[in-house]
Amino acid sequence: NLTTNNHLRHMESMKSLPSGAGKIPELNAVILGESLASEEHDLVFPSHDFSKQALVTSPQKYLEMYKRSIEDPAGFWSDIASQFYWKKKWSQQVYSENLDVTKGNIKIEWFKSGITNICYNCLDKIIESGNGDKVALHWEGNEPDVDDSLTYKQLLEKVCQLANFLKQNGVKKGDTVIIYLPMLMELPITMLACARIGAVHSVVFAGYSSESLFQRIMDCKPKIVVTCNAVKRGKKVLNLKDIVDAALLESSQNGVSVDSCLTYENESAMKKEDTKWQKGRDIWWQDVVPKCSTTCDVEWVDAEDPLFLLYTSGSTGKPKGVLHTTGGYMIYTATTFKYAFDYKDSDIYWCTADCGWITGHSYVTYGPLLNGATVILYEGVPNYPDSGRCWEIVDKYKVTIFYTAPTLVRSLMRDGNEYVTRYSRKSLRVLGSVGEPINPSAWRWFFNVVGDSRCPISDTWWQTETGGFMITPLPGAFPQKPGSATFPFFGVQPVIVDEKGKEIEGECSGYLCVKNSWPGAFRTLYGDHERYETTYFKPFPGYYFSGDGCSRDKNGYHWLTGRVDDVINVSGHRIGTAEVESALVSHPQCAEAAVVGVEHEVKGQGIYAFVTLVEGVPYSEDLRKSLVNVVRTQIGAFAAPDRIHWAPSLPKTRSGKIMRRILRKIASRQLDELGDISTLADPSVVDQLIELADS
Ligand code: 6R9
Repeated sequence: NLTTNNHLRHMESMKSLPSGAGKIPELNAVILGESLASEEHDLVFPSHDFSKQALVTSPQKYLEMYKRSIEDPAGFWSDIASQFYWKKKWSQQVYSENLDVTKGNIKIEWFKSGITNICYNCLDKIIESGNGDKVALHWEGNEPDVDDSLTYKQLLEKVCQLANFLKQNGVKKGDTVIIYLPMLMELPITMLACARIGAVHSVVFAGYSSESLFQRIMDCKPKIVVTCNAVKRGKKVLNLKDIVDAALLESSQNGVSVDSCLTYENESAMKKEDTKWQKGRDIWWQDVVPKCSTTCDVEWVDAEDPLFLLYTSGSTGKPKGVLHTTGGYMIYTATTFKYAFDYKDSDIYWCTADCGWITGHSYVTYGPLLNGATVILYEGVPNYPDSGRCWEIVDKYKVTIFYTAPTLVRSLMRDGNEYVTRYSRKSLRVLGSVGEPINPSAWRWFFNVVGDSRCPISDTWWQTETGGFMITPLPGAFPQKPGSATFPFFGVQPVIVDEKGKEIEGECSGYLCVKNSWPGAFRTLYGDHERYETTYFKPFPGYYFSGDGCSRDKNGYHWLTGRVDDVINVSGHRIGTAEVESALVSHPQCAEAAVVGVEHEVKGQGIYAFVTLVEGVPYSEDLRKSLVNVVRTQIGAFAAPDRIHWAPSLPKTRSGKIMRRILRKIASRQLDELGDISTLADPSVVDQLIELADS
């Protein structure tokens, strides 16, 4: 797969780079053909044919563009922004920022005083350019023979109808709408309808429990909740309306009552008549929305007006409402999508993420539609009816760009190659990965088996907070290393710092931070700007701190090593250990809990919980089940602990702090690496825990 010709061609192009390009230190190494040559076995080169047609054809082209984006961010980004529709152009200053806590409040603004609308740019603008009859969304149902599609024109009509309904029901610019929907077309439709009228959407992943939904309702006090009665995922039917009902009941008892609950009848999963109903509050989507007008004027908003809120886990129990604004987010998601997937008008794009996560916001809905792409939405699970479903879908729609998560790659890899090779997959040209580091063996399987060694893999590192890709390969531009997210996107300056916050140059590892702002950066945590500053800007003054560890090799490639805070990454989903702990201790028989992440073959990380019971309560299998269950109902099934470890007591320092370092070692059975335990208040606790490890 690593053809020598390609290699030589790349080496040649690297040597002819302009001398000034070498000024950016972390990229120096790409230019040093010799050092790359000595490591050829680690490198995967794009084919000549691919590079020739790519948007960025060579390392020097990438470096030229990158260099300009860093040296002249205002010029670089305003050239791009000018390709979008603005009712009124932004003022002279393209951006302003203060990322240094010692210099006052953290503040980021891009294209301030520019007036635009992201829904207009996603739909009306595409239609005006003559692409109104192009398919915007292909929807594939849970059952293989159920599907639907909408062209850009049809999508706009649906969005306008809902936007009109929302307006008639009192939703105004700046109001919040909570969306609790599975992967139906109504999910992006609702997001876009909110954006059209300047309302702020907050999508809650439809796998979250009623308790989690309740918390989010309390925090952002939505005018309306949009949901559906039920959904089928594989063979299971999930009754979503019941979950919403419970959350709405609890929030009204706590002083936040939501006037309306717009409910889509998802007929294939549940009939109207089987759905529980609260008269006066609940409204069937199908009864009201289709009656609304199919045109709706756009609410023009400032580039810095909020677009959406998305809750994510942090190191404390309370989820953080990450707030993104309109203009910068629009420019950033559109541009990252285009370059990181080498997007062409003829592409058919499928991202397996749910719109309940940031990936579904930026790279199912906004980024692709802003580019006028045809997007696949899939309602079901990847292994239903069997593990070949993804490739069946790829062949059915002739998918050219397939973007997914390492956990899915690993689970399909485990199920065997026959499920893959049974399908042609010859339409595929670019693959993508997101959510956690992709281990080199999964990378190689994805590359060799799924992509027939033909498709570059964009391993995109980014976060809910960053809005879009930060470190990512650009297909065709430079060689890849399996497992490395490679180099920064245009305008992004990643730095690796040591414990003291000092930048480290060259080959190194440490904490991953970002210098300066980029258009897609989040602007605050909803209602808690102080937490925003404390969590992200105080740890290393002057930088945005990502919470991830990272190393950089001698060629300048970046290797993400995972979270360095108390956040666990399970199947690409961020889960705060504190959230799981507070769910566990809410169980009447649980006195104390400490949760750590352990390596998991498919999920990346699994949840391992040490639990101390209330005095006198005996351990039992039933109790274990009921503890796991309490996490399911408080957070959601995806956060259920894989393992409960009975702990008569927990290892604590004399000041009472739980020593998680030791718990991690016990959980992963690295018992000879416990390190110094002499600072524990009672070191014998450790022996007790080890004894109980396999009981
Ligand atoms: C987009 C998304 C963010 C955290 C992030 C990091 C991990 C995501 C990654 C990756 C290594 C990649 N992460 N992509 N780690 N390589 N390509 O997943 O957002 O849910 O906020 O999670 O996910 O640890 O800090 P989010």
